[in-house]
Amino acid sequence: SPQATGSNDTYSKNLKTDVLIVGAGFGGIYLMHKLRQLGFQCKIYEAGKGLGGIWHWNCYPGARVDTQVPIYEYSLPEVWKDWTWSERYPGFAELRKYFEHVDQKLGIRKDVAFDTRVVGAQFDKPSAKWIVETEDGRTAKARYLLLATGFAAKRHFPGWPGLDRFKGEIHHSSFWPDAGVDVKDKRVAVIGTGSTGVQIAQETAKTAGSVTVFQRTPNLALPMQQKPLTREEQMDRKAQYPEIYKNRMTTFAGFQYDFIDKNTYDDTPEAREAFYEKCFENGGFEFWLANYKDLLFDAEANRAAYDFWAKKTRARISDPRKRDILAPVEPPHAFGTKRPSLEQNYYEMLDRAENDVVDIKKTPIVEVTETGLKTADGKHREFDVVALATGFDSVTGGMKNMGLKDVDGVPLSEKWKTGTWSYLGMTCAGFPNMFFLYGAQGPTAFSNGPSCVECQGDWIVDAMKKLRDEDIQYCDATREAEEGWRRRVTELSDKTLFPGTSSWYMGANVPGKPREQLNYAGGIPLYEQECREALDNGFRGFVTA
Ligand code: N01
Repeated sequence: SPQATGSNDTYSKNLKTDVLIVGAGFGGIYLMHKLRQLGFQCKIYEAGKGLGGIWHWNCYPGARVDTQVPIYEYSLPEVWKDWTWSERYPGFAELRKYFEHVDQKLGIRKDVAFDTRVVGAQFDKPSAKWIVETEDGRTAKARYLLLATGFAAKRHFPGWPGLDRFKGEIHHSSFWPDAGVDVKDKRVAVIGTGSTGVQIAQETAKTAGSVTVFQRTPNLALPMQQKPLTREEQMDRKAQYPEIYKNRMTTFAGFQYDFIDKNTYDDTPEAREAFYEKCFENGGFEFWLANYKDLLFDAEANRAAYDFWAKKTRARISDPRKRDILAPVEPPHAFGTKRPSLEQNYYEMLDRAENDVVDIKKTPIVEVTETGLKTADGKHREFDVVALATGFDSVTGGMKNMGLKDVDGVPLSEKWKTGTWSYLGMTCAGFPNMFFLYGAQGPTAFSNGPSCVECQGDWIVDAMKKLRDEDIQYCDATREAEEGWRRRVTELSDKTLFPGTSSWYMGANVPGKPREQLNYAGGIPLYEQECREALDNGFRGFVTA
């Protein structure tokens, strides 16, 4: 990865700044840029060695974004006007280059302290400042603390015995060695079939001797329909970008498309089939996020979509055993209530004789040995490389893991032990002058990342400007407002099919984690409206002084 080049005062042992931002991915960079324009002095603490957040960390084989460009980028004209991509869904290397381009345009790096992990932070009432501590003993004092740590900042390692015993190469997807791992002609195991597992499996299979996927839950993956892009076609389209970005914020998930204004059974079976075909053909998330509007609300409608998906997918797998594991006739869960991956020949690849899929719902992994993996049916399979694509303590894990304490010294990890409380998915009672984005109880995992951070980032920046204009030193959400927001998040989710599925959206992927909806399920436009109302009504739900 690019080496750290932040300027020296940013690394000061006793840093003083108006605003301390944690995280230099899409969110942190956006906040810094917008706040600088208003004259706020900002610094970023970043645990990694480079810009880009998840794209700094993610360099596993096949890592690429599942949202097409130009939807998956900043709406800032100074950034997009002379930037073009080589593919519709770019890979991590190109995304890293994009962040270098962003840095050239916005000059971010000079105010970032890289290799700087936050391990403690508490608001000091007398000075009305946040005091933030880093792992290597530095301290920062800031009027505002902004957390842009993403939803995947804490890895999830299942506790199989023997994980440290394996003699071959074993890596979690987000700790993949930057130099890569040689898989040529090797026996590769991929554990986990989320977006990451699917990408690792299909990419490593291009050179590996064999790939064996250990699947607990089938990924109801959709065709990516990847396509190369030329500079000319993108430059020709630039005049439409302002409109594209404006429209992006009017859709549920911050995409270029939205659910159609029709229910599944409004159409005849023929028309429905033709519509499903078109969504599949267009590729990407259209079969999910541009489907009938009752897809995520009505079990019967959802079943129709699942049956179409299963029919299309089963037709691609000739081996009957693999077919039933990968695309069972009975749905493993309602379609779209877990994140579908975008695949490129995933099913054809696993159908090949040298590759395999093991159903670890039936026969769980019980042990990692020196040479491979043992499952509950007593079988032992040998491997040279094991990829742990087992995901994250998503959404809340990162913020709970950085030593944050409220004004009375109660850790956030305590406050969120039995459930999550925030106000507007951007603030927490007892944590004055602290804002976060792309985290708990915001549109986070139900939206395109850049759309979500721009929506929340604009609100945070407007709130801070208002605080400054009105000479307010202290702004803290009330407990009542938090309770109300939690009820709102739950009520929106309860109307959908999401609660019926065990997913990381619901906190259900990590043993012992409270099961609750972690994301705001009302869509970006409604979310934006609710947050605006709080601001326009004199910081409704906050105590200010
Ligand atoms: O993680 P995941 P991820 N035993 O949690 C399995 C974003 N992202 O890294 O489904 C056995 O989705 C688990 O099984 P199950 C994107 O938003 C984006 O893939 O819980 N298996 C699951 O199959 C994504 O959703 C992009 O039954 C165990 C897998 O591990 C999010 O990041 C690319 C297990 C974890 O899947 C997270 O994706 C990559 C156990 N004990 C990621 N524990 C792009 O945009 C877990 N599993 C392309």
